[in-house]
Amino acid sequence: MQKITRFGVSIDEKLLEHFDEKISSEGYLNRSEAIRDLIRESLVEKEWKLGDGELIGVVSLVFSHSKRELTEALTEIQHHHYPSIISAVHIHLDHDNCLEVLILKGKGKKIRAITDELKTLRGVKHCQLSISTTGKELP
Ligand code: NI
Repeated sequence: MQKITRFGVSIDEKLLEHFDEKISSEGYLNRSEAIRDLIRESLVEKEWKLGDGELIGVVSLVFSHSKRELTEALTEIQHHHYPSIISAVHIHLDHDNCLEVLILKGKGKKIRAITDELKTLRGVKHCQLSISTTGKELP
């Protein structure tokens, strides 16, 4: 079991009020949980900025499947980078639109390069990289 430490924080009353409203609207039951999540988030961001280790990225792409060249290009890019792409899900959103979610594992530079390749394809309506971690660096 990990040791738990308590620490005090001095904070402007108004700022804390806003924080409490925000975290309660998000469903947090107490400040400790919310602060722990904020700390983890900032550590993952640091991992991405400075780290040279293995990271996780989740890329979501929205596009129209009627553009055949785009569908082919997307498949080609995924095959080309297959060691970095650990999972892919394709969802037909409606008659025309598709959502593809790719989970990438590798160095941050590589994950960003693949994301850039995907998002600059003609016909991609939305492409977003969400950064995550393998969890090894976090307690
Ligand atoms: Ni589809």
